[in-house]
Amino acid sequence: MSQVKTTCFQIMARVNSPPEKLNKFEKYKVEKDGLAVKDELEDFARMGWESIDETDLTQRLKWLGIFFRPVTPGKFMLRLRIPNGVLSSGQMYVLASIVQRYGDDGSADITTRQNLQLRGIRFEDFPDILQRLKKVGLTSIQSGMDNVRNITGSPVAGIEAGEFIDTRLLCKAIQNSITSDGEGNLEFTNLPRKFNIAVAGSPDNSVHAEINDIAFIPAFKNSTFGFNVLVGGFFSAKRCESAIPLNAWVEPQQAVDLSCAILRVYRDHGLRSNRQKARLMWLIDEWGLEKFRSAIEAELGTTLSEAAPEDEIAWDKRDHIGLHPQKQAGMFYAGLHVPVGRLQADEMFELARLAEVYGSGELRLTLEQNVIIIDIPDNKLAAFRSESLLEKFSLSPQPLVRELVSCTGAQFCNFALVETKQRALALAKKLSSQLSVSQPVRIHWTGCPNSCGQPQVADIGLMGTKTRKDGKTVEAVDIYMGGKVGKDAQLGTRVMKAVPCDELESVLRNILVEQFGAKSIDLTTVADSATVSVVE
Ligand code: SRM
Ligand code: SF4
Repeated sequence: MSQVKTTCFQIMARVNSPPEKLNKFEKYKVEKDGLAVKDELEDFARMGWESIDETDLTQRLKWLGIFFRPVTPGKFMLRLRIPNGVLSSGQMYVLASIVQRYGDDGSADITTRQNLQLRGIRFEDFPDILQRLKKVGLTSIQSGMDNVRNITGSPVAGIEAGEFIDTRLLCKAIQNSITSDGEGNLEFTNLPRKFNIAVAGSPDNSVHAEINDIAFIPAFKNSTFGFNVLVGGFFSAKRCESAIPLNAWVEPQQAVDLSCAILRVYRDHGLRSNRQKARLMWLIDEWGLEKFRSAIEAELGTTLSEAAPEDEIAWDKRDHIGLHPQKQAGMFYAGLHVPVGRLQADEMFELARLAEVYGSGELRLTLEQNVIIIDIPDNKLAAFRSESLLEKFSLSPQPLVRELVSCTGAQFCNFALVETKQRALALAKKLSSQLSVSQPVRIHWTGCPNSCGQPQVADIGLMGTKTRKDGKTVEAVDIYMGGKVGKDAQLGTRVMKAVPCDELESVLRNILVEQFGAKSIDLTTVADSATVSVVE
């Protein structure tokens, strides 16, 4: 423990101008680094979670990926790190068996960062669970609070004909650097705030580069492949920004060093007094891009090459659902639609089995909360198609369900203003039964303004809020529209405010008819429109 404290103080000493007034999160991080709980986990497990110091329980344990859930006390959530969303069937079997132990309480969610969160876990089991994860090469370290989140990459890396680079090794290398190969790295455990990194490898920007604090975008310079670098993208309740060009181009082998250099600049200079103004973009605003870029150069000890004039993002974003040929001749990948990303233990076992029986045993997770099984030879496709799991996890879901994404919402998240996952699914199914839509519509739900469900990148984004109706406070949503993904990505904006959830069916029906060409299945006109306030 003394080692943890020393390193923590060394890091704090490097902060050039310490803020006059640290916010309460900064204070507890100075008192004891979040990672310190790693050495205390066995003792905590023996004591029982009720006896753990409150800050350790509700905050510092998130440095190990362990989340106390105030909505379900005693049933913990474990957020993993799955760089580039790549999982082996062996890893999936272990995760399934962890979740299975908790019966009806156990489940897993695929997240909007191509990752998994396990639910319903009893605290006393964590020491054993973390050991089991380590044995199969998985970690949950530094996955919550003021740490770098799961590194996202192309879900079809290494198997897609049009890709420029297989992002898997790079995502893993960035994670290994930041976490000391999954053991925990005190160099990066006291950032001013959370931090997101994405690596795009294909022309379709499948990682939503624009909403990350650092994004690497394929770009050629004098015929050499590398990345243009974007910085500062983020969503928060107060402010949402697209990432901006750093005016820098790096070769793939420089991406890890550049990521670490940016993180060091952010760690040492990021704003720490007001937590609402602590994300990277606020520092870029305060300094200006030139000063920020120079600080990175100083940290790297070298000058950055200017950005390539053009990047290679040229395609619309795809959802990877269905059967698709791989670049390996005769091989296919199967994108299975997992409704709102929720998995039960038996389904996880089945996914692992299908990956072994039909593919090479490798699975991929997507940012749309779905699963891909890769390396299926064409002569196994017919048998694969007849597997019963595909009745639940379809290869061809209905257009209004196909691209549905939802954050956790009120079932487990204490920030939530509305229930999301069940409602999202029920409504999408209901609208599918009423309307015929020729194109998938990207519908994203998020339970509060933190925007974990990324409503700003959706065709139709729904953000939980509360409103007054008939003298009562009721669940409602703000509606976002116009999010464009892939080439020329741009964030959607709020078009309607506080639509009560019980009016949402008719409001969405009208939007789908008027703006997405949906037709009533029974050919009667869509009549009833709800009263809503429109944001100018
Ligand atoms: Fe998030 C906090 C869930 C992606 C912005 N997010 C939370 C917490 C930890 C709050 C809490 O303690 O309950 C949620 C955990 C609920 C639970 O039990 O699951 C939570 N966030 C999620 C996930 C699971 C949503 C999902 O269903 O997929 C996603 C996990 C990703 C991962 O694997 O690490 C998730 N969160 C995001 C994203 C999307 C992204 O990264 O592309 C964002 C917006 C992008 C960004 O961060 O710039 C996001 N989450 C937030 C914020 C607002 C951050 C800010 O700067 O203000 C919070 C609140 C906070 O950090 O104070 C938050
Ligand atoms: Fe929770 Fe809000 Fe994030 Fe949804 S958007 S998971 S409700 S913090």
